[in-house]
Amino acid sequence: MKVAVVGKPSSGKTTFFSAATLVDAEISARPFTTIKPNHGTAYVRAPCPCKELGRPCNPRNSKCEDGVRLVPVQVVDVAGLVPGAHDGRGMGNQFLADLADAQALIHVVDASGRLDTEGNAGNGDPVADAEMLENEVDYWMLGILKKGWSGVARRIEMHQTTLEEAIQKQFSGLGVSLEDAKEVVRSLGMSFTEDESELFRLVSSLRKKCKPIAVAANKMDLPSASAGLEALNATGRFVVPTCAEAELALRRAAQKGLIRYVPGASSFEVVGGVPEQQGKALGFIASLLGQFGGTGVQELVDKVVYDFLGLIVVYPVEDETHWCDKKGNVLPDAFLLPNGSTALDLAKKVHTEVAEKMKGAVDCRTRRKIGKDHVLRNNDVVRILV
Ligand SMILES: Nc1nc2c(ncn2[C@@H]2O[C@H](COP(=O)(O)OP(=O)(O)O)[C@@H](O)[C@H]2O)c(=O)[nH]1
Ligand SMILES: [Mg+2]
Repeated sequence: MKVAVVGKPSSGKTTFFSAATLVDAEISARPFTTIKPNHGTAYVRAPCPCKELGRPCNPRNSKCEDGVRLVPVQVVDVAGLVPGAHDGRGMGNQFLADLADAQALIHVVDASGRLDTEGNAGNGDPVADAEMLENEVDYWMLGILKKGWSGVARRIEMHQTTLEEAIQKQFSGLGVSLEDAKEVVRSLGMSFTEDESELFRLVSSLRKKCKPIAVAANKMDLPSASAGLEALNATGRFVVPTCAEAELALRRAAQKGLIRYVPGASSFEVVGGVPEQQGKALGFIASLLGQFGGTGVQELVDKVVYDFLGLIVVYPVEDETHWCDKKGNVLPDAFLLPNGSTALDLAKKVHTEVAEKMKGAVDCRTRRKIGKDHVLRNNDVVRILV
């Protein structure tokens, strides 16, 4: 599972990335500080079944803190994007390629509207920023679609391929499935075309499926940001207000042992002696948390995974009584799967070999046998029978 943090220069992408992952990366008010993408791991939270079981767990691919399972999500922070990026402006196409294997984009928007489209001090429009980003991704996808597209007409005529298969093939690197292609072609009522505006409509619909965009209305600490947030909300986009800078300050202070803070919480507790300067900053952050109920960073990451992408958490085990693997590790793995996934989909995630040998599965809560096609629910603990 991977998400990419995108947006215009200086909107706060690297700050958001660092806050969400605690990876040290260079943050600065200069546009294009980030050139090579930064990679890190954020965590989404889920109630861990170890509490029900009444035994401590031994997570391997995830973590458990006080009965809260933290499931890893890869995050990539890419270079800033300016209008015309698909044509190579700014850091151009390279950065777009960094988005290819992300399942969703987090668009960090400067909600305060104090930066122009290039990320310099000036007048900005958060809604125009959201549109610009979508446009850039669409044009980038259009460029990919058009590569060798005229040859597809003949292959369709000769029944060597279908329109849907050809679309899926062009975008296989972006995670477009044949189902996605079929759905989009059906909903647009399309047949093969080389008409530019028709193709644009096509990629625009595909983008919503393969690169859905969640908006972080960032810099909520600045007074002018509330108007930006309101305008973004009015467009119906998926928006969460954030203050990345506050989240980063809190996580760093917690790391140093100055405060106790659980990411996503609406308050924190000062534990050590805090220097005066830092005390003032923390006081400001405390009032911000009071106003917004949190910094929004962890909330956004959780919402992107659970609400926006609709993923569920499932725990595969090899022993339905003790919920452990063969070595006795209790609830070793937690996997994120699309809503509607079956027991077979889980087996495929565990190992292709397990999926091939699979005979059925067991729902470890009810101890009942379930078939390969059984649709899993969030928080299920499942034994795959091989
Ligand atoms: N006021 C405020 N400033 C922020 C916030 N997040 C980031 N910044 C500042 O915005 C500037 C650009 O941040 P950076 O993360 O490097 O932006 P990037 O170019 O999008 O990666 C820096 O001066 C940050 O301190 C925020 O939530 N509030
Ligand atoms: Mg950056």
